[in-house]
Amino acid sequence: MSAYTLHEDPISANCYKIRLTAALLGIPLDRRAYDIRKGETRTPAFIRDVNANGRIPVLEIRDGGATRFLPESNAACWYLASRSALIPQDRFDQADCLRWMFFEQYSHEPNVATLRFWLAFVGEANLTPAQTAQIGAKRTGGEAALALMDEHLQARDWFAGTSVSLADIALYAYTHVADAGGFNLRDYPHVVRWLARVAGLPAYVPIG
Ligand SMILES: N[C@@H](CCC(=O)N[C@@H](CS)C(=O)NCC(=O)O)C(=O)O
Repeated sequence: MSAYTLHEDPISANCYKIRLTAALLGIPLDRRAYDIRKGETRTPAFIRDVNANGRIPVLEIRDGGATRFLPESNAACWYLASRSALIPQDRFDQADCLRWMFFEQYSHEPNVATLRFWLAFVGEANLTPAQTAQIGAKRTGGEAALALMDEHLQARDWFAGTSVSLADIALYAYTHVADAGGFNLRDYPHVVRWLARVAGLPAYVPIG
């Protein structure tokens, strides 16, 4: 058994962020799968023992005699990567890395990830009327996020600092599968080249 268990649904790219971070750093992870479409993260036992917020991913950390649970994908990546080169040393670059991770959670993931989940895993015919009504706004929001990323990458290879960081991992997770949500990545050529750079990293693992 490793020091970590990732509580995850393998379809979730929020969970994949943590697997990718661990792989790039050579950190072994055990994995425990849940099916979010069956409500397996909403059971009383999960809410009591793993995450009161009823969501995956959660990183279970065994440290000495203590076992602790860390929800939120970007927090779990930060924990694994602390003191590694995936977090920039320079003070501004470190804050800039966090800036892109917050951008990912507020402006990117709620649009790009949600459309992927609705269209590729739930199915448009099975959406509630309220979800169907949000498709247009989520598409507009996702396209704005991708356009901003594309513009940022025009003159640079990585999002923060001068080498790959957690900002790239956080943004890569749902961007590289955005086509499943109906986004056309060919409209964002700098993003496409950056995706290839991430996929070419030594120890890269695919989402599976
Ligand atoms: N901000 C959270 C988002 C967590 C989240 O929304 N998880 C989804 C899967 S990606 C989930 O567990 N959905 C099941 C549910 O809400 O019942 C993170 O980055 O970890």
